[in-house]
Amino acid sequence: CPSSPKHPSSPSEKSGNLNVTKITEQGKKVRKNWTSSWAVLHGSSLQFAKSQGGWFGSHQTKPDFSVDLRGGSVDWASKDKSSKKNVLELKTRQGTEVLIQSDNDGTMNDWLRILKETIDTHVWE
Ligand code: I3S
Repeated sequence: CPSSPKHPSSPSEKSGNLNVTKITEQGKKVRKNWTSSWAVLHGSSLQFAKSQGGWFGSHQTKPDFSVDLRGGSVDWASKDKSSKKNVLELKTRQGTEVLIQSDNDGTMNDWLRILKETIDTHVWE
């Protein structure tokens, strides 16, 4: 997925295993359902695919769902959102809220940084 010529210095893309749950969909609260997902950042789109076995490098499965980061926000989730550690809360412009989590502190610090960069770089036009 080459970076867009419009954004020659756009941050490098990222992928990795994360625990994911939606908490709100288009403004409506939905039941939490933590699942282990393979997350891939493609431009301003963060895509989640179920990560049960298999090698995702060569045989990319269809994403379960994706969120458009343009116009969204990301930050550490407040303690009342989850009892887990290192939880990031991602809010989209469409009113979907997603929690992503990993027990690895460095992993989540990296995701926070790159998601913030992505949101700052890909402005809503
Ligand atoms: O925000 P909640 O409702 O405390 O979230 C927990 C529940 O979704 C729970 O599922 P059930 O209510 O279906 O048993 C999950 O197992 C927990 O993981 C959720 O809490 P955490 O704090 O892990 O996000």
